[in-house]
Amino acid sequence: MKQFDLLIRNGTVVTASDTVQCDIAIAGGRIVQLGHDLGSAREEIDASGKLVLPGGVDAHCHLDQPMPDGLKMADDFESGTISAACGGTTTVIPFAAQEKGESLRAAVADYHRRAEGRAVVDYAFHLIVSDPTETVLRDELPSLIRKGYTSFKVYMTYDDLKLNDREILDVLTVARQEGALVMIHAENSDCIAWLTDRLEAEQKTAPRFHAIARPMAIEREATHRAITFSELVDVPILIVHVSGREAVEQIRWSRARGMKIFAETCPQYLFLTASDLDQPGYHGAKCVCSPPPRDRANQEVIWDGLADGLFTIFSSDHAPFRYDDPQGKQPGGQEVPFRYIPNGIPGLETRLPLLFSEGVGGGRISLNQFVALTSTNPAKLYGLHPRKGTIAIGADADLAIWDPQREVVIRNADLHHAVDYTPYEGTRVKGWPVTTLVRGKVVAHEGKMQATAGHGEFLPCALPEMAKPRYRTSGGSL
Ligand code: DUC
Ligand code: ZN
Ligand code: ZN
Repeated sequence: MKQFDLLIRNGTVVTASDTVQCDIAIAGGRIVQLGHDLGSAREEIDASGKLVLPGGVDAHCHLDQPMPDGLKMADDFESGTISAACGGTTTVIPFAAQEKGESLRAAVADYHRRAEGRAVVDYAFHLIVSDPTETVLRDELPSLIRKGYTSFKVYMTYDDLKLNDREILDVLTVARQEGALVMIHAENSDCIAWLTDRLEAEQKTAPRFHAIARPMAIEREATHRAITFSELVDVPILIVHVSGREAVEQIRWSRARGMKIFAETCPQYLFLTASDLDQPGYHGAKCVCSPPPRDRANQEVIWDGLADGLFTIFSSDHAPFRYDDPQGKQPGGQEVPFRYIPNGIPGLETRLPLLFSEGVGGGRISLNQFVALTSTNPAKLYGLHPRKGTIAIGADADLAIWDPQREVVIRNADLHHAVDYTPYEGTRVKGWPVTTLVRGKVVAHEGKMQATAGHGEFLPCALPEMAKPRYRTSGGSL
């Protein structure tokens, strides 16, 4: 009788700390042995010449998130997670978003309905808190945290989502009491509104003005304010989607003061610039996201932050809106002024190959840093490690087998999301995940799905060790 369900032989196994030549034995969906001459299995994969990495954990993506004003996200849990799997990602963490006036519990229940039976990779939920009422702060949030929703995002901009400073302080206080982690979208709402009004008054409404309405100073100011809140409450925070030098400098300053400020960046801040919003006609709308991409010099600042440990995680911020669609980038079928263009770009499937090619292949980060940024650290930060994010005995057999020599020209026609474009069309990359396994099952191979919708399971998150306060002050209960 065969000992194992699956053996992956002859691969180079890479974790956040080590690179070793060994075989991996899998049984019951978990890694049960690492070594040589491990015995026999019902199935085998020969990974000669390949890299075996922990599957990616994409800790910031938006799937089937309810939208206002007739807009609709292109990807649901099925198409989004198929795309993730084909790009080497085995866990996604999208957002259960509270609408103002709605209960947070209702948002979570609704989001489970959207995910169940559809996902092909495993998933957890962050919450978006847009209405921190007494009930939310005292009852819903603490009880949801205890049930495994241990991270939530707050917005400093967008009328339908933003919290004022006092509300953010209240949410941070609950996070501190419960041991949860708050992710902050840091842009100054009033400054954006003021600049947008002035640009519109001058008929400057084309997509490229989106970037001009959101200069780095307004990200810097909000980042600094968020850091101040973190200090007042004595609770770690994560600044999401950091775009360039100004916010990076604030985060470096806070770290030098000994604060636990985590930071995330995304492919758009390495591979796009504001000039991508300045394409002929209305095509720049394809690259409208917030904060906007900056310039080449800022891309280098982001690369430096990835290399020297400023950034803890690298996520896609996949926010999928079709270009040629009245529910997408052309609301109501119109080419609209930039303020009405839905924010976000697709990136679940291209996140890992882009960073691998230019980061590892380009000598900017090591292979082990690549694993840390894209898998191990997000798993740790959101309470999924060591089940997810590593290759170790007892961990889920979530693996991506990479061909480091495979050259691919990114074409939307070859991607699996439901969006009708990729901002990276025509980009040449070297290195591609050819086989992806979730809990020991091959879910994608050579760009073909091998699993059925519903293979993906919900993951309750533990309280993240990394989000523990430094206990420098009494933290909000002065
Ligand atoms: N923030 C996000 O995190 N995603 C898409 C748009 C935005 O503003
Ligand atoms: Zn955001
Ligand atoms: Zn996002």
